[in-house]
Amino acid sequence: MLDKQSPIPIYIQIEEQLKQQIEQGDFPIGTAIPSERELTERFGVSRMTVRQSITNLVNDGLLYREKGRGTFVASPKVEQPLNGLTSFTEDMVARGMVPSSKLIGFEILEPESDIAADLQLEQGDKVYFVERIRFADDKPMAIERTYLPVERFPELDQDSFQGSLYAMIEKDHQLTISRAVQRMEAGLVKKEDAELLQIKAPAAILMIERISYLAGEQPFEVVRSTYRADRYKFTTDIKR
Ligand code: 16G
Repeated sequence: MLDKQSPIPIYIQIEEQLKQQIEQGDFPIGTAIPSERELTERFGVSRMTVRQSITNLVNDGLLYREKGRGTFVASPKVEQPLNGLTSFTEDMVARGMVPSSKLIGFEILEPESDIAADLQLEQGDKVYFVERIRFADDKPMAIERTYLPVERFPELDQDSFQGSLYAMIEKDHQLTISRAVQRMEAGLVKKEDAELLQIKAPAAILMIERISYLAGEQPFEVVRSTYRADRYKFTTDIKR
């Protein structure tokens, strides 16, 4: 099964074979893969080589380790195109998943100067600060911390944020969402966010900031999101 003459290192060949078996469904999601000892015997290589292949697959998010229990097949990452301005609800529904949210914070406050500037607010203007955990099929995917100008959306309360924010803006408020500027960077999860996302620190996250505008170029939201890097993959269609 392995080609020892090949210039491709053995640990990569093993990695590819395991990957193929995962993709074919030989090892279904959530089940344990064979132990290091079994794989060592099967491939006729050292335990260190097998461990290297498994570590790479863990780092790529295809497998996850549980202390004292073994190594399991992870759910495939959600592949999210970055070409359109869509909502979390729309994205999950498009994938046949059931979106839901848990509101963990709701306040009316005077924002920091950078948020105020992004939302083009005047001194003293207030915002709603909304913190939500976003779930897909009951699994936590992201935490979203959203700032919305109170003046633009008067009379919102906690109940306003139970469903889709974009649906509320477009259907209830009859406004047109036109564009957004988005920045993304990698980071390590904070302790409190790790608990909310049900992951163990240290873990990689994707931090995304979005400033979205209504038709007429009025900014209506600043969102700072923390996405699970083990559940998300972003794709862009680029032309030349
Ligand atoms: C997405 C947006 C977020 C927006 C939310 C609305 C990113 C990084 N963020 O999660 O800015 O507020 O959708 O979703 O894509 P909703 O309509 O389901 O509440």
